[in-house]
Amino acid sequence: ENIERFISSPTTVESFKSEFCRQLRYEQGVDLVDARTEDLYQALARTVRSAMVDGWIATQASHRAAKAKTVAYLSAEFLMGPQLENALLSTALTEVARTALAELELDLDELTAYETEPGLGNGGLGRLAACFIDSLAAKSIPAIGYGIRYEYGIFRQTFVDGRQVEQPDRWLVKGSPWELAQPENSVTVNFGGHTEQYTDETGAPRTRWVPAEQVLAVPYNYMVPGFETRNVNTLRLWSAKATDAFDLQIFNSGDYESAVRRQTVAENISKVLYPEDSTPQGKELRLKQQYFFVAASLRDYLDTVLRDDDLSTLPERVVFQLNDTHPVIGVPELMRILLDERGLGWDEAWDITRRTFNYTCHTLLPEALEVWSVDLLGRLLPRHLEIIYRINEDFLGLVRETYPGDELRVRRMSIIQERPERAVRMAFLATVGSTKVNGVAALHSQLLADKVLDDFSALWPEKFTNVTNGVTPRRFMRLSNPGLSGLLDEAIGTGWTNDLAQLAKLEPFADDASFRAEFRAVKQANKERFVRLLAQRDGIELPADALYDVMVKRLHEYKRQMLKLLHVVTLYDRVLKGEVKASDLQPRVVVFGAKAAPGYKMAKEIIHLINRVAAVVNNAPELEGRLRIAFPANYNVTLAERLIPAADLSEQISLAGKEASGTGNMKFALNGALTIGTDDGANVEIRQLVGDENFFLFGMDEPAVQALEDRGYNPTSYYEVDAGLRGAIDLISSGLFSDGDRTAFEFVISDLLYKDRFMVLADYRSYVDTQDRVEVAYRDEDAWTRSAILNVARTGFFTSDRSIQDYLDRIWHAPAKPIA
Ligand code: 26W
Repeated sequence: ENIERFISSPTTVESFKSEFCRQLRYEQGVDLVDARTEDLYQALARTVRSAMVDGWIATQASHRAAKAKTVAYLSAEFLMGPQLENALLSTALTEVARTALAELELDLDELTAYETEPGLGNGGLGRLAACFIDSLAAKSIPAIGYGIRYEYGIFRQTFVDGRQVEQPDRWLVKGSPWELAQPENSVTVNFGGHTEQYTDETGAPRTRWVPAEQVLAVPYNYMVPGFETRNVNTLRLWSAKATDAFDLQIFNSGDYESAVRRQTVAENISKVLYPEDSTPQGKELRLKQQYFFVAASLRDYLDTVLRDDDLSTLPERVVFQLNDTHPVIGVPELMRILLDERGLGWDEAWDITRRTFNYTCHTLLPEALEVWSVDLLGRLLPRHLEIIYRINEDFLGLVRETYPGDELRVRRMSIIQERPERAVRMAFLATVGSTKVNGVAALHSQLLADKVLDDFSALWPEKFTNVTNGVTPRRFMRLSNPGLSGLLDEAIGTGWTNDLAQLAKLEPFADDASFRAEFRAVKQANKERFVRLLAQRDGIELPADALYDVMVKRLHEYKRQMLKLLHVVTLYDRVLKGEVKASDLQPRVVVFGAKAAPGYKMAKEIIHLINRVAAVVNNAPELEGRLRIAFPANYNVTLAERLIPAADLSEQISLAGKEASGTGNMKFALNGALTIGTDDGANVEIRQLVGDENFFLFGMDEPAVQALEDRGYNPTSYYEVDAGLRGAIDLISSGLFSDGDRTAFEFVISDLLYKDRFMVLADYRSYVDTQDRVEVAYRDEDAWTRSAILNVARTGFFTSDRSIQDYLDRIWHAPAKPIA
């Protein structure tokens, strides 16, 4: 009855050692003396995994018994980062593991460093999902993350002659020790075919979908342990597999090739993460991915969690949170289940559906809003298209009723766009199909309601809300910055790790000279650690004694890596022209980390330019080594965890109104970097909290950007009047960075001079002047450190625990259920 009598979880040094050795021998099949690092890592990871299983099983049983309301976070991306350290932290087994391994003459840190992270996300949105499931677990909220187990994650970036070259990310070749496959819980997902009308037993007219294709969705479970709670939640990622039924038919007819082809087509669905992160390409496979994981997830929740319960109570049992529009096809899918499978009437089905979904928007760029052609959608999901049409019909009926005679508004608000082709606007479908719509920072939510979805917020003002993003302090402080964490523990106690508001207690320490010295020593040690890592990882040699100026994020024109580069070139140009003596330069290391979407030409050209400028600047004798650019390839979560704690200056320089929130900005501030930034995204809130004196604000604000756009923006005029800007651009055009080739970077430079959609040139002067102030400020060690400490003390707001509390209070209303 109670199997705990026969087994026990490895929570003591002895039992940990024993389970580790058992794993090594009976699961890896090697002896300790022959074990390679890979074997040791696998055995260790599985040992730690087994320590989470009891809590995981107990959590599921308890939530099922209590019929607890569950948060189901639907996300096409979960950028989890390395798992081992986090699992050890959450199970409080770090020291047990360290000792157990040491007794076997093994080193925990070496095995931790060996781990390769699963890169199942592009950037901010995917990492946010990972922070959110961490916080949901920490707060003992019944929650499940649903997504896709991509066989290949975000590509591995390499540089060849300074240009980005993508390599496949084969993260699964050695198997993942963190997952538990459950093929017995696979579900079928349908595609294609047609719909039919028929009359049921009661004589009522009904519709059914007769699909043409089936794919099996196989669940892989990942345990999501919560910090200082026994609760362990689930992340369920779906993998596509061909169904036997289809294969066999063809196989028996002797057509092996087409049987195999069918299998390949089916399994392609979860093959690879789309590396596009702002311009949806309207690709069929992408829509298939979206429907695949959403259909599997809804089916899974309804069948395995709700089982036979009455679906009319669905909104009290689950809330489906849509992470951007990627899972929005779930809205018509739930309607289809309720109407066609459960026989509910339209009004009741719609009421349940609308009350079950909520939508988070992560962008403002019009080109990033997903739109699916009616043609493609109708071919892949004919029943869903019918349902979407009906949703739209009813919705436009409401619009006409509310605004009689306003046909222009009806056309603007239609879920179906007519030009340039008939297509479904997924953000509109999400808004109509949800109870709440939220943006991800105060400014973003405001612009969302006032600009992108203005007609909708006029119709339903109470539907719109804000939840400012946050980041998990477990991973991005406690684990990544042990030096700072130790200092905080001593100064204010350990409670901050899951109650980050306690950082406020640090405030008085900003005025304590000996604390400042310790704080500075931690920052210096973090720089040294990062320098060692880069030497080893990339063969990049850097001085540790410099201002670390860091810009890491996806490469996008709106984020303006070009602005940062123009600053660097300006510093070089000043020295070349003799305006500044190299010996007067503040030693500075500028670190870039950025992947470009493979099809994004401008982004790739900018990467090339950064690398070419780096090659010259880093070897320029005139600079005496005082200005260095480091651009390590393949920026990822693992590197972020080492780099962010070493940073002095955080670059958050997007054009105002374009960055929805940013989350890197929060990680830097929490680790004691000062921000140079525009009034954009969550920078606005960071600055309000840390105070103007502790933040380097520059550039136009959003209304100024709008005004300039309205007057007509002419970038060349800035080039003409600003000698510094001219100097930098001319230096690039001179061929100095391209072996004398004056046209090498024409694509980038002519765009800047004649288009410059994101107004780099307009903000250049303000940016460079502010950087000059940074340089002066950094020289005053005491004042700088004081500001850095105040950044830590005043940014506790940006924990994802607070974001989750906001979602709970404003949107989810799901109570915590800590298990005994
Ligand atoms: C190709 C379709 C597509 C479009 C947009 C894929 C992925 C996206 C994401 C929305 C890109 C993304 O990561 N957005 C970022 O989300 C973060 C978390 O809310 C914000 O902090 C960033 O500002 C936002 O750019």
